[in-house]
Amino acid sequence: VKVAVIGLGYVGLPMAVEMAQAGYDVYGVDSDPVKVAKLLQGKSYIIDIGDDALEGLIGQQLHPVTDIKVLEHADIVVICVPTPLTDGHQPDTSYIETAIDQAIPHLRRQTLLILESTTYPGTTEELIRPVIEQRRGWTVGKDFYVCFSPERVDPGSVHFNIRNTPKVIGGCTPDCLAAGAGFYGSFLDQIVPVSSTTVAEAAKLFENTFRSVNIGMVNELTAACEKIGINIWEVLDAAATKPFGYMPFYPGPGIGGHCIPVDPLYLSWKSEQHGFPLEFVDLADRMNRRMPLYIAERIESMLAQEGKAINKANIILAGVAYKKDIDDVRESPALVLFEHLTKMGASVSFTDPYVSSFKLNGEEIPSRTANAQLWESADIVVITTDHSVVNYQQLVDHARLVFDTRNATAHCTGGHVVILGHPGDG
Ligand code: SAJ
Repeated sequence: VKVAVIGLGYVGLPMAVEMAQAGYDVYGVDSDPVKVAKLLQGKSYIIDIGDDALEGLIGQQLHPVTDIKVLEHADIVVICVPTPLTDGHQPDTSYIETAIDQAIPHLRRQTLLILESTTYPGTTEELIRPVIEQRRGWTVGKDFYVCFSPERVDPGSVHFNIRNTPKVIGGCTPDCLAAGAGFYGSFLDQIVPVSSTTVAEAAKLFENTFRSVNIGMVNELTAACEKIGINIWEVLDAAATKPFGYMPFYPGPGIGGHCIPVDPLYLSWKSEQHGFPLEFVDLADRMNRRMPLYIAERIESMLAQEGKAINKANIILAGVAYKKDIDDVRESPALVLFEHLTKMGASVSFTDPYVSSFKLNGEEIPSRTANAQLWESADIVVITTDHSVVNYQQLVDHARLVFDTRNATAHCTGGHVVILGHPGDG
């Protein structure tokens, strides 16, 4: 059986490797020739896939190509393209639409097409099924099969992988679902069939909206605890001892990544289209997006207490990746904070063991080397990402002032440290 995976990013490449390792003959299709060239050289560009995983696969079971015409040989087509937000925070389904548009002329009868990209409920029924039926004159469920099955890749996870993470799947018709469940069931541990593609789309969005809303709630509670004069981290650790009906979330400088800040807006956009605004979800999103500005206000007042004006201050951000121990800066709140502090007139630089540089308004900002001299050179060091490899005691010992937004210095001694959510000058 030949499978074509369209989109070889942090979802598509691991999925293509998994299918190839399961014995399928896989075409990996990506529009980026650089990605395809790297894979042909046996080089991975995804944190979860080492070059060793590609060894013995490339050119055998896994064929990286840029040419979408390989779909003429495929029995199954899996679409794993991005679903970002537009600048106006609206769903951007252009990658899905382009992939479908390019794929349709090359699809064979009786092929199974599965969309994995996270998207608003109704996308498969509205943007995929009718377009294929109209352009090819086929009836889905008879001449052709269509499913939606969300990805649940957790970048950098040590416990969960593609095989042992339950896989939700919905089909346009029962025969579509049977085909899709049979395919995934041949190499994944647990399949979770649902009654429609729309339910499967909504389930995925709900999972991540659940996270965004709870993070927003904890972020709001943080400022309250500072005012009340209690330590939110202690409160949360005590709450986390509840063995049932509770799941821990923690404050931070905001939320980053390609899922949690994005998915809730796909859900609220669709609900609004049906005349039902999701106020709760939108409020949590606003709360999370406001965090970097709240952090900047705290930095300004902390510097003022040292008699330092923000537009004369030298600020170093320790960590810019969107979460710890990975190299991804997409949607990272640290970048929002970096830009905002710069606009306030501060001279800002950063150090991150996983990020060598990032682009801000077209300018490449390089990471600086973390050492005692660097910490001593700043008026304030802000811990924005709590990477495990950083020597926080050295940071605390040498920095004049530290604002820790991740509770990374909770076990350090001495120094002049303010932790987000600790009582004090809230
Ligand atoms: N964050 C907080 N407080 C928290 C948890 C997260 O501020 O209590 C922040 C993180 O720092 C990060 C953002 O939110 O900036 C997102 O964090 P995340 O832990 O949700 O990590 P992601 O974005 O890698 O989320 C992925 C998701 N996986 C998929 O969408 C397939 C999510 O569903 C997983 O639950 C999550 O990984 C995970 O469990 O780590």
